[in-house]
Amino acid sequence: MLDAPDLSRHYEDAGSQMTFTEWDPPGRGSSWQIVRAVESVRTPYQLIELYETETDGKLLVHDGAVMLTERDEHVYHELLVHVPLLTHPNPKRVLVIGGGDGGTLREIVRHPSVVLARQVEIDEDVVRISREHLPELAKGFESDKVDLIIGDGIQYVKDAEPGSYDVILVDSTDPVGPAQGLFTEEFYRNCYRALADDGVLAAQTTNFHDHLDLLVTVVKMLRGVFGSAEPYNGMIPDYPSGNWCLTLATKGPDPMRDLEPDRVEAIQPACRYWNPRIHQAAFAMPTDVERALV
Ligand code: AG3
Repeated sequence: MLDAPDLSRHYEDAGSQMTFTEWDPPGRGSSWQIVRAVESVRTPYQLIELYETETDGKLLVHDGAVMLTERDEHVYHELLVHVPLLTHPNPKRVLVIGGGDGGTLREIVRHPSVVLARQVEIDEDVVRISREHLPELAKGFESDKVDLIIGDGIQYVKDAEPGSYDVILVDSTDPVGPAQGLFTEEFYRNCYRALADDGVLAAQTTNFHDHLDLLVTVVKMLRGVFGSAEPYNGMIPDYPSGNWCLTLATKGPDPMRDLEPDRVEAIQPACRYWNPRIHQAAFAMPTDVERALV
């Protein structure tokens, strides 16, 4: 697990220029020049901040960690959704844990096979802020395939009917505070049980530059539960180090299999990052990471 961030260092006013910095690791920061603070609310779960930046549109922050910018969110959301959904032979029922901004739903409902995109988000203020200020993300809520539940995703998965989903996506914050329970073997076992045959899970799993031990621990845990799990990587300038890893765990389907052309054609025209080359290449890991994962 990661140490809780020191929030006092996250927001600075250097003369007339306001800056937001995420410090991760503690000695290195990623900064944005801020035009104005749009929202700052302490919910029962976290401190949520929304800023208008000079360069990247709005910037959403939870407990000091960047969740997205309007400019770059498509990379993370396309990777989190299209890699697992196109790995699965026929995804109909998709469960999202977290992801209250709506970006993940927006990508899921573009898949013609999907009949249900159920989202369980613990913090209703994330949904509210997105609806009020992030229209490109909140449009994910508009589809009639969507069922939004405000509640505890960990408990929800525990109580889910066995075999009731084809794909589970974990669109969480880092393993600090309430999200810690989403990086545990018990949670993954419950996901495995809730998934049908051929089921696939994808989760955000930090980055290999700064959190290799954590990434390796999570991938190995998922291998223990699913039999097969591999990290994949995206170039996401918003997040610390600029690269971010997700991990795909599968009950059977191989992400490297040939993708069906009609399914690719149904989603690719609207994609800005994902394509069949990226789908495969994202799984290539640096040598150090490959060695650590053996
Ligand atoms: N989910 C968070 C990704 C992890 C970011 N970590 C960080 N900045 N330290 C993003 C939610 C978007 N739906």
